[in-house]
Amino acid sequence: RQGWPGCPPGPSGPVERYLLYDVNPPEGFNLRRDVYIRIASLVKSLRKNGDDWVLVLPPWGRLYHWQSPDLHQVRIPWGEFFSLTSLQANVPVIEYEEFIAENGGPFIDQVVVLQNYAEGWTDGKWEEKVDERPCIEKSMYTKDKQGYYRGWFWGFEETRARNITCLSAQGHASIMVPVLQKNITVTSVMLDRAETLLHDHYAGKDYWNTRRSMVFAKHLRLIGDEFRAKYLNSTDDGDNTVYNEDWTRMKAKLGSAKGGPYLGVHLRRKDFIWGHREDVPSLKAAVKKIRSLMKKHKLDNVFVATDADEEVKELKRLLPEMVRFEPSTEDLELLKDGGVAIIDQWICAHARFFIGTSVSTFSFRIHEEREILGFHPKTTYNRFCGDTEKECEQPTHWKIVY
Ligand SMILES: Nc1nc2c(ncn2[C@@H]2O[C@H](COP(=O)(O)OP(=O)(O)OP(=O)(O)O)[C@@H](O)[C@H]2O)c(=O)[nH]1
Ligand SMILES: *[C@@H]1O[C@H](CO)[C@@H](O)[C@H](O)[C@H]1NC(C)=O
Ligand SMILES: *[C@@H]1O[C@H](CO)[C@@H](O)[C@H](O)[C@H]1NC(C)=O
Ligand SMILES: *[C@@H]1O[C@H](CO)[C@@H](O)[C@H](O)[C@H]1NC(C)=O
Repeated sequence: RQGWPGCPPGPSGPVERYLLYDVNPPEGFNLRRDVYIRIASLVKSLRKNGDDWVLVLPPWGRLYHWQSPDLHQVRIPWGEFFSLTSLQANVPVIEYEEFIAENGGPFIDQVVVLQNYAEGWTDGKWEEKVDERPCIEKSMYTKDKQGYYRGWFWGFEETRARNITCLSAQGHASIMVPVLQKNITVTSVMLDRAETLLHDHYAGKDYWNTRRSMVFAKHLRLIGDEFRAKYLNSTDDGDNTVYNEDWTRMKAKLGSAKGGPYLGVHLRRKDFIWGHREDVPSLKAAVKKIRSLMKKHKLDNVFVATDADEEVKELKRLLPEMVRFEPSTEDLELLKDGGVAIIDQWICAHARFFIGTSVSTFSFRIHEEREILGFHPKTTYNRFCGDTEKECEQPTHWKIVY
């Protein structure tokens, strides 16, 4: 893999090592996208220090929110959702199955389970540190008769680990660099509970490079574009949202994107309403807000992305003109819940005006997509307020660093 950025071939050639990772099972698709950014940053730091590290993409599956019945949603490669060539222009990545092939079998040399410190912050003082420690939680891995460790490896049941340790870690992703260089010298290392590590530099240049490289798979973008053209009278040429297939050349000026003649709405429900959160609106109040925004911005169409199920009927009754992306059973089989969610995000990202749900990572990822497309921040960083919420703080504008 010579010729990758940050990897000058040394006299004896670089060593090829593999970094794998996984995230706490309950975390959703959009938080996982955020963890990818942290780990990509770690791999870049490792490569700057000489060794030829490759990031192995953790297959998608078994996500709590992917509830479509009769769909087998495990072992899904990243290529179904993202453009691999785009990811690779940022940091070397391979799919898990490629790793198995290159590595000569489904073996991971070392699993490192990341955890916090059992004692918490000592003296209430926060400092960056990492130490080998006894495992705090009950191990999710069990030893088999041959002495290998078995566990959840993204649904690849034949995968085994040769060794497992727990590390208490507190700090940014790059605190793992010395550990992965000096303490652990095996070829393939998997960091489990990788969300334990923090961003090296949230919303900095490196963050945005990785975020910009996470281009949705082309077939999903095309379906979204066809839907926009057919139901929302929205085309890139008319809306000033022309996309460059090469993200490294995509640098739209803030405010240059006009967007399609519709209001984009992300209305997160399910667990957001079960907890009776005060920052989430009732359906009635949400529809009232939608109507007032349509009037204010002179938009006749509204596109709604939502995870609501029973409530959808009520929503349709209150807002009969709303447009949703509703795939047929056959399309759903092909796209899966993850693909449908991406198409919803893509359509919201192209609306003239967008309003999302308070602290939903699904909405946050739409903000970023709109930032990349060059929308004016006023049209993006908006959220619904709870019916009785006193101070309804609006989302933060994160500017791209190119
Ligand atoms: N198709 C579709 N799916 C949605 C929508 N909102 C939420 N979902 C689904 O619900 C999941 C939960 O949202 P995520 O943002 O990914 O999960 P999370 O990281 O727990 O984030 P939060 O939204 O902050 O809970 C998504 O991954 C989707 O599977 C939506 O508007 N459309
Ligand atoms: C790594 O090795 C150094 C030097 O031997 C040691 O001091 C340190 O505790 C080790 N760190 C971890 C996380 O194992
Ligand atoms: C397992 O990994 C730990 C930490 O890297 C190491 O100290 C130990 O020797 C390894 N055990 C085996 C059997 O390789
Ligand atoms: C679609 O948009 C164009 C301008 O971009 C406009 O001229 C046309 O009337 C619109 N068509 C419909 C059906 O709204």
